[in-house]
Amino acid sequence: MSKIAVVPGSFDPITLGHLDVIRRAAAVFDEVHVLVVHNPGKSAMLPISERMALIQQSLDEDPETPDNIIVASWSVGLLVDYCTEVGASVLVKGIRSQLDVAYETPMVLMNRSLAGVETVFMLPEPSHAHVSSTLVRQVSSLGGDVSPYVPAAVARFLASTRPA
Ligand code: COD
Repeated sequence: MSKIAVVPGSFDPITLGHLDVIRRAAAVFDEVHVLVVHNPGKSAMLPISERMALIQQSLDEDPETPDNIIVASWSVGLLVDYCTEVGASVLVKGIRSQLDVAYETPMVLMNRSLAGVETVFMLPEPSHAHVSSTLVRQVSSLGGDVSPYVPAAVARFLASTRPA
């Protein structure tokens, strides 16, 4: 039976840290769903459709992207409802520090209790451990160069949206 994993996130926008975790998940599981989810605790910069397009473009532009990755979104109901719908038994979360572990742990236990969905934590390359979508948005809006932290498609998109 094929093992399906879901990598959920706001991806507002996708960063090289996210991409690193997605690639690691795709090397371990048979099928990986990169799931764009609205986080009510954050005010979004990009609409979900734009975030999905940037993820897909970033994957398409890398010739080494495996063909077991699907990009999707989920805006109604629980994250585990999506897992049940597609037959996924595992969530993959990227961990940058102990702060991420503390933030994710209650969700791990709740998702297991709600639907028996397990969570696997994956660490990115240390060079991506300080990267977050929030900081990327901030650096970009203040005129900084975000190209070391995001896929080329995102860097182009952010540059194109900056006022001249
Ligand atoms: N390196 C490695 N991992 C990273 C990096 C990086 N540089 N940056 C972010 N990550 C990880 C994060 O730790 C997280 O695991 C994931 O990537 C996504 O990060 P974000 O910032 O894009 O997304 P968040 O943190 O806003 O998370 C959104 C979720 C949808 C994952 C979250 O809100 C969630 O799980 N919601 C569940 C809703 C639900 O069903 N609730 C009820 C039961 S818990």
